[in-house]
Amino acid sequence: MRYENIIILTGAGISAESGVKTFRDSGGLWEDHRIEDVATPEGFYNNPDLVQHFYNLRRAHIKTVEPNRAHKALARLEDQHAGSVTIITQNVDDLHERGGSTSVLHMHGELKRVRCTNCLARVSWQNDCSQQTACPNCKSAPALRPDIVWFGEMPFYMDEIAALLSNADLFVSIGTSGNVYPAAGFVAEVAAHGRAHTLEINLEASEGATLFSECRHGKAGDLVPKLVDEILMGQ
Ligand code: BV8
Repeated sequence: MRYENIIILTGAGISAESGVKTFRDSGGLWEDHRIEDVATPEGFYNNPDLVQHFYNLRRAHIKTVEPNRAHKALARLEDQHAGSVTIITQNVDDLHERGGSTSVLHMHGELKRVRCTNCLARVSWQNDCSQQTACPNCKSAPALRPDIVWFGEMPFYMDEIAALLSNADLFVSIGTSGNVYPAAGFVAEVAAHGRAHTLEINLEASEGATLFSECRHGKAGDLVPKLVDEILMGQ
């Protein structure tokens, strides 16, 4: 088998062909709102209704979109590859899971989950959430917030991710601009161990493109199924 431990980092670009807006491409989500207003704890403290509304819109939107060929190809890889395949995603949508992947770490949280700031319960959530919505566990309100990692907050699963990166022999980054840390630093972490082949698949060269052993630029929907075929044939 060519690759024992495959780590895939995904960003908003893998969901673009499903119709989910990315953050920094023209017309991206941030352009409707300043980052500081919707994706920071201060933003939530200053205007919780705006932030709850921003995430309610996105939670409703992802119900209207479907996983695309890139999501499904990664699920096929996990299913058919003899070694391990783990997806670390910056995305908060559920398209990897709906595409069939089961080993997915949402390092920036998930739209379909809320967290109680009073009792810390994390609850699966499909519909709108507001300051008036009581926590199903401790019944407090206002108490529920999106279970999303905002700027300045510690991403989830960092210890697990560090261990995965140190054992990777193939690291593939798909659909991310390489602007946001610590995710943007993962390729350097993998390269430092000197064992892995690192590959960037993105519409265009990301901020970190020069850090990768190999870059393939184009649409994820075209390039990811092709990569999966190559890996499965070469295993
Ligand atoms: C932290 C919330 C401490 C959920 C998000 C100065 C220097 C370095 C770092 C910092 C700094 N100042 C502050 C920081 C830290 C900060 C940061 O990185 N800021 C940036 C702006 C400089 N990071 C943090 O605060 C993080 N926390 O650092 O805590 C710490 C550190 C280490 C260890 C422990 C603690 C928290 C970051 C998380 C913030 N939350 N999202 C939500 O609302 O969604 S980030 C947000 O950006 C999304 O999660 C998104 O995933 C993420 C990254 O964006 P991308 O996914 O890359 O999307 P983007 O639009 O940028 O790019 C899409 C790409 O796809 C493009 O390149 C495009 O060309 C391509 N594409 C488009 N279509 C396609 C395609 N590719 C292929 N096919 C297509 N069809």
